[in-house]
Amino acid sequence: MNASLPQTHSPGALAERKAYYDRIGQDSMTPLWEVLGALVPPQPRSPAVSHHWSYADVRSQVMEAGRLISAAEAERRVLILENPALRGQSGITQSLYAGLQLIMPGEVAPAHRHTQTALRLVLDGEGAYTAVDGERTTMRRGDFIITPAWTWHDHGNLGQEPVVWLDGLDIPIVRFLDAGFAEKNESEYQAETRPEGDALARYGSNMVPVDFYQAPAEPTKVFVYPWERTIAALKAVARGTPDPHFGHKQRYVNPATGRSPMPTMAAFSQLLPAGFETKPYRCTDGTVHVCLQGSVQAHVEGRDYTLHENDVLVVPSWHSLQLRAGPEAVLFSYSDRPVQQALGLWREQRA
Ligand code: GTQ
Repeated sequence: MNASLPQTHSPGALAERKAYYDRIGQDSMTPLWEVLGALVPPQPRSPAVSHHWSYADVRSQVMEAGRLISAAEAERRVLILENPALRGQSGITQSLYAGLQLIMPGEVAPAHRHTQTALRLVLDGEGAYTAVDGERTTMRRGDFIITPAWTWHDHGNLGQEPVVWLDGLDIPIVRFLDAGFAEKNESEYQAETRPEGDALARYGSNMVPVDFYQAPAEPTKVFVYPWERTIAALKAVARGTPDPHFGHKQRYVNPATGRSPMPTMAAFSQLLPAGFETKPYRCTDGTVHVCLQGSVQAHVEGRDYTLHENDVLVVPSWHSLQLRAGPEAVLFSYSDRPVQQALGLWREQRA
């Protein structure tokens, strides 16, 4: 030990350090030892908090946007769901974005493309479509639809009622990497180059075109996962024994690779039998949950929430989650798990 170094926190020693920090600050340097604990925490300490958005409570606010601005003027008429502890950052977690998008009858959200990947979960209303890469798909409640990075997409509403869906995007990830590009199409709509249902028939029917090969990181060609198929599969799976931590939980895959449909976001569908209670579970991927059917009590690190249909719950990284179904419940969820897994960072813990 060097006896000449000040080992105490005497006011003189601290003042000398502070003056030193000010001097090195002039050269854009700062001492690691003051921040090491925060930089390299023993376990994740997300600045995000758990939070619940009741659809019944916010629906009228979403509809009000329909009176204040058109889809054409807004480009996308969306209310961003901001984590209360991350206001101003357009994030529901540090890595994920969520928003409620509204499209009124007769409107078009014009064609554009960007390097951010989007997922949609259709919540409310009928008659809208989204077009991705030349193919339109009718949006029905519970449908999970993907807009892969850099694909042209526009949305329209040919029906009689407002349509609302949840947007999940990897906007904060792309922003963090400073890798965002976007462009607008010259025309509002993209040309339809394939009939509705083409991608699902071609890539989502336990077969792929004979000469098709996909690299592991490429996004799925199946861009719609219809609710009808999801619920039929979950009901059939639910004839078996539920997992203590998950109930009956399936992850969506790109059928050509078995991997996540998107390189940056994973998506899940989960059925909890009536009255079923999961054991506490935590994982490093902060997750956005949406209740599609029934109702669920969620217990997150000492906070309790009740989710009804179309409600959104965000559970930050490494927060313990316990769910209890009222009547039989179905939850959709998405997270950044594929990113964490690709980097060897993902962890989970089952209590
Ligand atoms: O539908 O293309 O919520 O570009 C945010 C950015 C939706 C979209 C959002 C977007 C979109």
